[in-house]
Amino acid sequence: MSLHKRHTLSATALILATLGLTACGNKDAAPAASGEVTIKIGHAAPLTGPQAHLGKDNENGAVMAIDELNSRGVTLGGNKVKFVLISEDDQADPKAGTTVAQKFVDQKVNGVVGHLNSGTTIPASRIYSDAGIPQISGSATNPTYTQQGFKTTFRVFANDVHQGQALAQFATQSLKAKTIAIVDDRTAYGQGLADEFKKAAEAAGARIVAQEFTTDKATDFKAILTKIKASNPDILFFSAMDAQGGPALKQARELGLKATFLIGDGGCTPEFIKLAGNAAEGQYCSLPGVPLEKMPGGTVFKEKYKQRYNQQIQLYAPYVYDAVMVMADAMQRANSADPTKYLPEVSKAQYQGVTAKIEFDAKGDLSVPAVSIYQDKGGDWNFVETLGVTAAAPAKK
Ligand code: ABU
Repeated sequence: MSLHKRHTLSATALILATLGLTACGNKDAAPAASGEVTIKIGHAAPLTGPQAHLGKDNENGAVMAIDELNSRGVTLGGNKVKFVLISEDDQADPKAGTTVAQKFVDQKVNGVVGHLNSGTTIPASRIYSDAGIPQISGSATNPTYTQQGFKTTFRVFANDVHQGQALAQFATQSLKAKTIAIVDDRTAYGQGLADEFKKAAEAAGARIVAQEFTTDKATDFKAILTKIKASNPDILFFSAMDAQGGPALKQARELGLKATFLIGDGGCTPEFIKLAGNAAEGQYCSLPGVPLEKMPGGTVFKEKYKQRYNQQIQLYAPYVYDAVMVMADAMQRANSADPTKYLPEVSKAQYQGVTAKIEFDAKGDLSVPAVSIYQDKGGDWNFVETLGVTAAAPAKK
């Protein structure tokens, strides 16, 4: 073996060692002839079906972050790295979500942003945990995700304990509701948020006068809405995504149900207003975080998104952008894309993101979560108030 060849081999071994990768591990992470190393970020969301607009919105946020990182020219261990997004359609289906997760593990991704839905994020998180792959969700709000004792799970906004409490506080104090009807779609998100909302609303003295169930595939809600109309509630809390919430509100008004309509973050979208039409006027939704205009980088992000995609942000794009950036920031502080090396740095994040300053508590939830309420006025969601900020828990070890 020539000296030159020996040098080349040992340099390669050094780069692999620096990145924490072995020749039989992430082969794509080996430096190309240019000396550039590929860092694979997995992204999973529904990219087909009724939630495709939300999945695409998440993907857009991730793509913006990846492109920005690559244009900055990040180096790890002295080597230029190229971030590559591997985006997969999990169809918002728990089983498809685990298939995608296993695929990411087999592809030896360096980290995962997602999934979009709590129903896919939770079962997938066990697979990532077993493989030691850091996972940051920018949209899954069910508290269980970060309560399983996994070191690899993080999310960059409030969970549904916070959101349920904030919605109940708004319903009982601001709207002075005494009687409430609840519908949920029996998904991890819809059911989980309905449970938290119900608990908090009852504790605040409201009476739940009707509770009905639907699915995340349903399009006709008239049977359950007719039953709810008979109980004449002050508020109808509809715990589902926009694809169900919008049509449900429209059908409620067609049936003469007058209750104020309240929906969580899954319905806090331009798509909801489009689907509900005039019926959306004056109704309310909640969304973890503060309004885009009050976020540290919200206005700039909104403009960049509009310029690039020629459309409004649906919901989670800025959070998914931050999720990618938090992951890349941790890699840079660890000087490594090896999950075992950069995972502890994710826990220690103090990242000034577009959406907020991101620091995690012991479970991987945001240390200082907030939830905001919006009202539809003239076809747009208008900010009403921010509620439910809770104290930080100790940082994850
Ligand atoms: N947070 C609302 C939509 C995503 C989820 O299933 O949690």
